[in-house]
Amino acid sequence: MRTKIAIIGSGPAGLLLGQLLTNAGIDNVIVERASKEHVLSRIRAGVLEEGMAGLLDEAGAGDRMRAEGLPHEGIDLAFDNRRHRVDLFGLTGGKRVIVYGQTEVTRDLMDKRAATGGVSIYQAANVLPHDFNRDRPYLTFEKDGREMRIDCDFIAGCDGYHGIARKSVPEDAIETFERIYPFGWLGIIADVPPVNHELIYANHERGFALCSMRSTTRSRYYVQVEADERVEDWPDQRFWDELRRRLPQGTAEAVIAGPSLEKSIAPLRSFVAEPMRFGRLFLAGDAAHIVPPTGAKGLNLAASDVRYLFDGIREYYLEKSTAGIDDYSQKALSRVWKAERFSWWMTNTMHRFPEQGPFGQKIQHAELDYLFHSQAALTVLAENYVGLPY
Ligand code: RFL
Ligand code: PHB
Repeated sequence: MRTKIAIIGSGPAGLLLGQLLTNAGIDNVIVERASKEHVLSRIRAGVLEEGMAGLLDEAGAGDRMRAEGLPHEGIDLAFDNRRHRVDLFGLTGGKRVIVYGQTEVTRDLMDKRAATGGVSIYQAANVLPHDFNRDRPYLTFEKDGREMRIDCDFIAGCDGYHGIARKSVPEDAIETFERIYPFGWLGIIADVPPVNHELIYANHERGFALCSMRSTTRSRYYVQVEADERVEDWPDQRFWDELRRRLPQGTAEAVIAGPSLEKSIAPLRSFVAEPMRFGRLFLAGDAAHIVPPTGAKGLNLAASDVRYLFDGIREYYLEKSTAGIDDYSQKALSRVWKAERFSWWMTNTMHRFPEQGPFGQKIQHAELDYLFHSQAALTVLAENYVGLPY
């Protein structure tokens, strides 16, 4: 097989890049390790920045998001048994975020790809990128027991944190930066109305909690747990009790509990790999960087990478210029590091750290108190939360 762009990974980054390329008439093939159903069964992010929503529109896959997604103009931070609202809309001159699940984004992009004849190969084993430091790169993999090869001009590694693309780069060509947090998030989904019409991020002495949603009838809740905690030890009732304990009293009383449809624990990590281009191989999304979910930035960063990468590739084919792909890594990383900083700050400000001690807790409290007495500090939070410009 021959194509222009071989994309590894059918997550949001790979699907979005593939659709933008297809719409621009640039040939591409997606090769994915898992089955389509498996990819669609993963419950992950839920908050889209306007930039990401615009990209979905541009891909021609934004209709359902516009119809069913919930535009949010603020978030609450809870501490001291009270909720404090951050007026995102007012503080940013009219910006919003849209609450719409990553699962739905993925489904819409897969449907669009099928409707426009894009080629995706699922359940591909042992995918390997080759010769990306030469002129003729290619991918090999196994499908239904047969050896396959795709020759291409470029390879896009959109295969997530555990993918093969980043691991294929020689160690001396890549530098990585990492911080592992000493806790995880236990999350559940339940078909009960959310406790509030906007998200609530709660700082509590028992640990962080987050009240989010997928729709007006489906709630998504998280509580901070120890890094080595096991899901089996968290029956639903224990989860609901713990969540309520960490919320201000009136809010806790309003939480409607119900059976969980999904329950899982995610570790928290900050990670960046530099650079994001190695000859004819590009990394995009989680393949290149991870943020702790507190700032709701993971999915949105995958989208901004794709924005820069797509523009660069389009310039290469349509304007015969390498300027865009030459700039890709530096441009993407500059935005990535700002989102890393914000996600790290939100995580530090809202969680309990074992090593924090009484001094650390006083500082954290002063930070939150300062925030709600300073328009400048609130503006910093708001403009980062809604997403920095591309
Ligand atoms: P994805 O979504 O991980 O997609 C990568 C795809 O590549 C495939 N793949 C391979 N294919 C072929 N060969 C290989 N060797 C391959 N290795 C992997 C995988 O099967 C997969 O289909 O990366 P992408 O597209 O960059 O998208 C990024 C987002 O998914 C991610 O940033 C967010 O979901 C992060 N994240 C969250 N972000 C939030 O903002 N809020 C959240 O609540 C939130 N929860 C989460 C998360 C990430 C999690 N992970 C990665 C474990 C919860 C979890 C559990
Ligand atoms: C979610 O709804 O899954 C969600 C929302 C906001 C976050 C993280 C996760 O910061």
